[in-house]
Amino acid sequence: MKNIIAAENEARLADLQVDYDMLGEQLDRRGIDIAAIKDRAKAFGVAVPSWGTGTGGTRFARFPGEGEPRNIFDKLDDCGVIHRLTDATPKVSLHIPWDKADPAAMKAKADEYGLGFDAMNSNTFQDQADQALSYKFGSLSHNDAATRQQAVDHNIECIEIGQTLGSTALTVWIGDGSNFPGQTHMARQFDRYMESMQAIYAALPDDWQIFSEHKMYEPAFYSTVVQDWGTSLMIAQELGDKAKCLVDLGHHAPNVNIEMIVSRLIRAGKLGGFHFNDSKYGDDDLDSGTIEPYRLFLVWNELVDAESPDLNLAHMIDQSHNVTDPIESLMISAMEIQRAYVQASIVERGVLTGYQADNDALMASATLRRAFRTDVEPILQMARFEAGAAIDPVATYRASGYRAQVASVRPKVSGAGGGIV
Ligand SMILES: [Mn+2]
Repeated sequence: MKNIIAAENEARLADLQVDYDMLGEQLDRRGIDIAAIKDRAKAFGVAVPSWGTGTGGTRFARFPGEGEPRNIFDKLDDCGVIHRLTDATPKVSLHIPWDKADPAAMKAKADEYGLGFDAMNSNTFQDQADQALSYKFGSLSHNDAATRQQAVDHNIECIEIGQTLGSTALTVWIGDGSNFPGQTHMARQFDRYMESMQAIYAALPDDWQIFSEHKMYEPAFYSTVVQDWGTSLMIAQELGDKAKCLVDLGHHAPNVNIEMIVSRLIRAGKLGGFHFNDSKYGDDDLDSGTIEPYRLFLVWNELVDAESPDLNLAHMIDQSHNVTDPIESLMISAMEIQRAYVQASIVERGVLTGYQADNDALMASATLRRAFRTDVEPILQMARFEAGAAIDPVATYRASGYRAQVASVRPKVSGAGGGIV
């Protein structure tokens, strides 16, 4: 891979230098130092979800891709390629039990690629083959105490596995809810959920955080126990300092102002992290930045504006790749998230504050769009080049023939049932 990166970069470096210098002059006229922005791009990182390296699916079907990872070690190989080419994905977010394996072997494999582990994800939204009690009617909020305990125990096991890997956070998303009015007593169901979460919280190590991830609907279609950011904030506030809210960009009602939710959660000291993706209609889990790049920019605008040592967020991708090579989608997505971050970093904040003070709505809005319209691609490319990654990751990946190589040793896994990821 190293030689391919060098050869591919060699062919692109002269053009990049011209583009970079030109952008540097343009930014200089705005009083912005391009080298400082490039350093921010270099320091940027977003975690890749282990499950995103396989081909996803819908509730209708899953169409497998070539050379899909067979287990967590194959997934870590793919994550290694993504990070090697983009230098933007230093961590992997695991999903238990899908990624259950010998922790020492996982750690050794991750070390090969210089990868760390981000938040652990528990799974009580489906039944495993060896599971005693079913989650068909709920998990952490189930009517039955033994089922709730089983779900609590699973979450604690996720923490224990995570500790051996160097993770410091647990993300909890549950599918609990109801499909019919009257099916559940909403208040009692939430009380049971809180009691379970308190038991998990009590098992958190001192340096760990627990993230509450809300989602409006699906799989429950009438009511969901943790349906919106208000409930999520209530959960985090009741649990304590180590509890924060995780915002998945696809888990909101259509047209909801997500950047404003982000701003509110920051103010409450309860924003813990993100699941980045994009959506057109619902929880589509489409590739980041492909549908509403301006919204992604506006979210980052709030984050950059609120930057402080206290705001230490877990940035993760959470997508389903149904029709593309997952490695390509994840590389593009990581770069789109990085692009939005860099664009938000060149917002002229002093100028914006002035327009806001003067109630100059037109120019305030134009100031944001000026940053958004700026093509910062040369900054991203130069940051990658200087880090030894690829100026053009997708072209370099295709030139490497990686997918064909792994396809020769990884048999095709046909999709049985819906490929929910
Ligand atoms: Mn998510």
